[in-house]
Formats: sequence, C-alpha cells, structure tokens
Amino acid sequence: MKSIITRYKQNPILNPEDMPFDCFAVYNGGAVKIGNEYILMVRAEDSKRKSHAWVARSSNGVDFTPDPEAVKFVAEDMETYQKYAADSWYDPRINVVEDKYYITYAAAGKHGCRVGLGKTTDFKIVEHVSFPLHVQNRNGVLFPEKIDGMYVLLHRPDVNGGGSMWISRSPDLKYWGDTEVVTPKRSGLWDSIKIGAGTPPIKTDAGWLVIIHAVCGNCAGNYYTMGSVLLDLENPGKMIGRSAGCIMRPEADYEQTGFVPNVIFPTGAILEDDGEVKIYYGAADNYECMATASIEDLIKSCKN
Ligand code: BMA
Repeated sequence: MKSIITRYKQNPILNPEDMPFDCFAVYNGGAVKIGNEYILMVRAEDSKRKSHAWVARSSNGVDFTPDPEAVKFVAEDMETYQKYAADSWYDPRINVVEDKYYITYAAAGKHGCRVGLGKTTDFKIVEHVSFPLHVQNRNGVLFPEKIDGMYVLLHRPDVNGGGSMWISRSPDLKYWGDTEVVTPKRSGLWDSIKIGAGTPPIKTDAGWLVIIHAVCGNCAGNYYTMGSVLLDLENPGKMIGRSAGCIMRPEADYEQTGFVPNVIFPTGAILEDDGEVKIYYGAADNYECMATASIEDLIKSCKN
C-alpha cells in the first residue's frame, strides 16, 4: 500500500542466526540512542521457546552486534518476583524518563501475564521496580516526563482476547491508578480486535505521538498493522488524533512469512536531529526490522 513509512532495504536487521546462542526467533525490540550508540533490547527465544531479553548495540542504527549474554533480571525478593515472571518475559520497551532508563515488558507466570517494570544503568542488569496494575495486561510504555507530578503509563489490558489502549498514573512507579481508556478499539475497522502502544510516546509541539499496533481479523486469523495516535500534551488521557487507517501493513516476505505470519509489531522509535524517526519492529514474530518516517508525516497521519 502507499505508505509514509520506508522499510530499510536490508531488513531484517537481526535474524535468529545472528544471535550467539540456539536462537529460534528474535523480534519486538525496544530502542534507545545514547550519545552515538544505538541500543536495542530484543525478545530472543531459544530453541526451547523460552524468551530472553538480549541487548544488541550499533553505531549506525542498522548494523547491530548482540552482547555475549542475555540481560539479567534481579529483584530484592527473587522468590516473589519469580512467582510472576518465571515462565517468560517479552516485548521489552526502553523508556527514558527524566534521564533514567526503565524497561517495561510482559511478565508471564502461572498466574497470567502482567506489565513488568524495571530500571537499568548498563543494559546488562535490570532491577525490578514493580508490576504495575492487575494481571492480563501488557504493552506498557512510560511517558518521558512526569505530567502533573505523576508518572504516566500506557498499557493494554486483555478483554476476551482483545483490548484497547488505557492510561494510568502513579506518584512513585509502584502504586498505579486514575486508569481510563485513551484509545478504544473500533468494530469493523483495522483496529477492531486490539490497539496498543507501540513505542514510548515522543513529545512534539502537536502532542504526544505514539506509534501503535492494531489488530483486525480475516479468514486467516489475526492481522497486525501499524498506526499512529496523538495525545494531548497536558492531558494525555485525551486522544486528539488517530490515523484514519493503518500506516503500514505486512507486505514484505519477512513480515508475511515466519513463525506468526502477517505481523508487524512496533516497539521502539528514535527521533533523529533531522526529523527522521527510526521505527524498530518485530516481523512475523521471527525477525527484528527497521523502517523510517519523518516526524512531520507521522504527526500529519494522526490528523486525517
Ligand atoms: C502479541 C504478543 C506479541 C506478538 C503478537 C503477534 O499478543 O504476543 O509478542 O508479536 O502477539 O503474535
């Protein structure tokens, strides 16, 4: 389809065979640029299908070298932590909040799946902070600054296999509330089954820009596309724009064919000084990819 987004020609930027272990799939990576270094934290599954957090580093945003070892998650009370995050953790986002690095991820254990929140300084060890909100909740991303003195989180509770994008606030990253729907799914459209962040919000003059995933269905199953949403700068619980249609859909071979066909799943965005946004996304739950768009086009896409 005609799109404001351009795929990197040498996608995928990470394949399972690039990883230094028995990797089954590598995808859905959070991203940050610190100085001249690009850091991705990807979901890397081993041949037993256990998910690990794995960091890969780059000096140009496309040629990444994976670290020799997986990221370690530590908690003061490991026993309690493992009750909720023992089975798998996945889809990490790297959030920069007031110059500190927070990792949000989906933590799965025998009681269900929760948003996990940790902090890191070296991207090798992530210290547990909290499990915000209730169970059956995923796709947490933090706003880069406090708003009205509160930390703000977007998340997507699961309701009968579907879900809308919600927002919650916290004074301390531990206790969360003031929860409301910010971007509802809509029947009959490209976002009829699920809609959720996506990438951590980018602050622009027009509002908070969030690149989202949206799911609709067809005879072949779930179909994952990419869209964009604009939230009010002062009250991010108020949506002020949403792309009329999806802004990118699975069209490349590596998006249509893989472990889960027809999935593009954005999890990281880096705004460069010249206005280019590098969007990092998982393709077909198998590969890590990159595409670019201009910040102006992404904002415009929310206003049509
Ligand atoms: C979601 C998550 C993602 C995955 C997507 C498509 O529910 O599990 O990790 O990429 O489904 O399978």
